Amino acid sequence: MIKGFVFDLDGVLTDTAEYHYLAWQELGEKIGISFDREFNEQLKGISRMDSLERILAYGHKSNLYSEEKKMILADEKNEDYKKLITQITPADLLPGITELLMDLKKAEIKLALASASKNGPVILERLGIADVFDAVIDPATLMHGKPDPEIFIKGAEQLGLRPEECVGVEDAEAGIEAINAAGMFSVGVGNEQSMKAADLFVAATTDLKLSTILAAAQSQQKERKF
Ligand code: B16
Ligand code: MG
Repeated sequence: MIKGFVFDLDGVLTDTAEYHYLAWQELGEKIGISFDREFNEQLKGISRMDSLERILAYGHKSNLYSEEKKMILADEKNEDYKKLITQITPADLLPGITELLMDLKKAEIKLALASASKNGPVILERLGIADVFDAVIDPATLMHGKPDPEIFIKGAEQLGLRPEECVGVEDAEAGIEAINAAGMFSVGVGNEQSMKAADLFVAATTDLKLSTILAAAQSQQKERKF
């Protein structure tokens, strides 16, 4: 029986990827590395420091900066990003998400946020949905980022549930891998190619219907012996 949903934030509840892109681009200009939206796809779901490492590697500048300087660069990007996300309002919830959250509340299903973003709580506030979440995992407390299952396992734990009682929702390949490794039913939204490992795939957030997800999760549970 499904009693909890553990959500990714960026790309599932709202689309902050463009803001991350703009802020990284601004940093890129300062250090002489330019990249396009296609490269930015690789940064989705990846932590701030890992994103910086990927950008430096892309620009063949990995060895130019000390760890201390890298922290400063990542902080600069985050300061720009924080300015950009002050523009977020409830209108930035992706289509269908308000209905899904309302249906989950009505069904008394518990909700946790499993975002790699340290800005997650601020974004939930700005979207006007902070109150509907029973738990928000602090990514600063994690030993490993996605695709490690840690963040989803903690999500279930903080809801007082077992992973098998939860559904995880993601838009990034590393995220689906993390959900599957946690032993949860995985729902992937967005790019079909990246969501190949998802237990259930939907093309758009408007297709995230509670009844469809529960039916799919329950039929899978019948097949498995937990
Ligand atoms: P921050 P998610 C991720 O959010 C983003 O997809 C990724 O691009 C970003 O680098 C990461 O959060 C860290 O964000 O710099 O705000 O701590 O998809 O896991 O919700
Ligand atoms: Mg995401």
